[in-house]
Amino acid sequence: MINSNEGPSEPIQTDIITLTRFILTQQIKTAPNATGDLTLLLNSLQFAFKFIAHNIRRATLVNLIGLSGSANSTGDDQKKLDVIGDEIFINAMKASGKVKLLVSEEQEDLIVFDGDGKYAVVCDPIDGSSNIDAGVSVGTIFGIYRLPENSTGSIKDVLRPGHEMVAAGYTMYGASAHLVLTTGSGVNGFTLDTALGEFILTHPDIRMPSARSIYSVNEGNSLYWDAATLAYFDSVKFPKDGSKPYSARYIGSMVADVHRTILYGGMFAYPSDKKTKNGKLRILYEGFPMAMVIEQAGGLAIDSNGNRILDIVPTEIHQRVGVWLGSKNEIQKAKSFLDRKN
Ligand code: AHM
Ligand code: MG
Repeated sequence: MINSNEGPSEPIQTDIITLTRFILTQQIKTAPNATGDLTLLLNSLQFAFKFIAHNIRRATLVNLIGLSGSANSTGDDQKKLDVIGDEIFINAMKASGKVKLLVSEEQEDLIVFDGDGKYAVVCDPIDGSSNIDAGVSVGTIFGIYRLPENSTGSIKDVLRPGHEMVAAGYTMYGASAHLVLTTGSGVNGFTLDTALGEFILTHPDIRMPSARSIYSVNEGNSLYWDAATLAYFDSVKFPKDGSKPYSARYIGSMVADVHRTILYGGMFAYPSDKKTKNGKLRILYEGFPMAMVIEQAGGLAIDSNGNRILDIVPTEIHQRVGVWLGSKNEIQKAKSFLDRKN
């Protein structure tokens, strides 16, 4: 560490850990004989995140906000940035040469690339895009499966439980771009230094608090909730033991709500209800990656029946799931209510 000569003597960190350095070091430590394919794939991913972050940052200036005039695979209106984010992601994954299969929220069908890529990537290129025009944080969510030996790449290679993912995470595009990544042994957080063009390790080995009196849910759906869901949220708002009620925090952008939950603790839910019987969020590229990150940070993630999300075997690529995730104690408490349904 040295002191700058200009202005007040600010200590300058001269030995920073970039994402590239971090993943290379991890590979040498945990898999010295690995081919390095996953490392190269993660490198292509970080390029996609930087490119998307760049476009979101200049969106208002170059008229990228608003609707694109088309709809995605499930009929949602697509924002211009949804389309651009999707293209950036697909091109980066294709160019990496390491990806055989890609599932994107914005594409109806599974994408199969030429070549002998050994990985399948699932992603929501820009999640929470209804918030974009108001400048609220949005994010990219991703998960990675390694293809089974001898697989040539087919849909069954992505219809696998989340606990088989080899890496997952998200990038939140807010005041800064934050990348939160797990490769199955803990969670690390990186912040994009736009001057350097590098993600810097700023949140090593993130462990989430085991409890915190915060609940995060779209309460406007409570008309449609079942009795167990209503009873749980009543219990945190009107505690019978005289304790303080929980605080409510809901951004409406999953990446931002989950990011806060990881750093501060608490719980986040998008339950299934009478209107959206299977929930709103998608299991492959929203439920699984977030569940993996949350579990790796010491939390829990369950569906609306109280079952572990990572153990679900999806049958469709755009399948939905009711999501309850967060601090261990908070989700155990929620589970005690959801279990009454069974
Ligand atoms: P999207 O993938 O179309 O952006 O939808 C997912 C988003 C999540 O980010 C967020 O948790 C949820 O939808 C909010 O939904 P609602 O507006 O119904 O509360
Ligand atoms: Mg989404």
